[in-house]
Amino acid sequence: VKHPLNTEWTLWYTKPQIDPSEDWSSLLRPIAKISSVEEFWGFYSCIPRASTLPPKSDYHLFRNDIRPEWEDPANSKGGKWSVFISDSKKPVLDELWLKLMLSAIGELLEEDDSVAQEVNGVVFNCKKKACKFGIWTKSLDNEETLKKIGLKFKNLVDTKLSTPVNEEQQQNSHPRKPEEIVFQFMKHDARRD
Ligand code: M7G
Repeated sequence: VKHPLNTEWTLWYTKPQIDPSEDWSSLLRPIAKISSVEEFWGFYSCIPRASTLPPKSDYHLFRNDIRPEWEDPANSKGGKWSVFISDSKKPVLDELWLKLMLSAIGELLEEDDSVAQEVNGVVFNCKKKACKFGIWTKSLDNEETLKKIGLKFKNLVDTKLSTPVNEEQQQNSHPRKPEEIVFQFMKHDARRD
């Protein structure tokens, strides 16, 4: 028995740019189409964990055939929530990315049916010393809806990061001050020339 998802989702991978003349879209590849919960777990179990990706590579999980690009018509009128997480949080990166993907395919990031499918996709960007998580939205029309999506994102991240990061930090009698985690919203049209 398969448990179908509300819509189909495509998992994309961006490989790191080695040759500066390679443009962004040639680095971006679809790697799997997922239409059921079982298919999701099947792919998830055999692809590299987010924390093991090389710097400057990304995972993107997007609805149907939406390309994870600002230029895609489904994205061009929307924007994204994003948050940087420093490498010191590495042990929870995989859990965070998994939780974000499950929330997306389970349609848990939207508040209710009236705003269903406002989320186009979720992104994991691997940077040199940090990584970035993102939620891409379809539109900018409803500020209230965007705020609610941002709040769910914040709750998801906060829940995962409230667990002790590593033993050294647990045992340290003067624990480091927790780093501030900043959530940002950006319109995609700000990215285009
Ligand atoms: P990013 O990973 O979104 O991080 O993009 P940033 O916040 O540091 O920009 C990294 C780089 O990949 C960008 O500067 C672009 O050169 C390219 N890039 C990323 N995205 C998501 C797109 C896109 O949607 N369209 C195009 N044309 N380039 C992109």
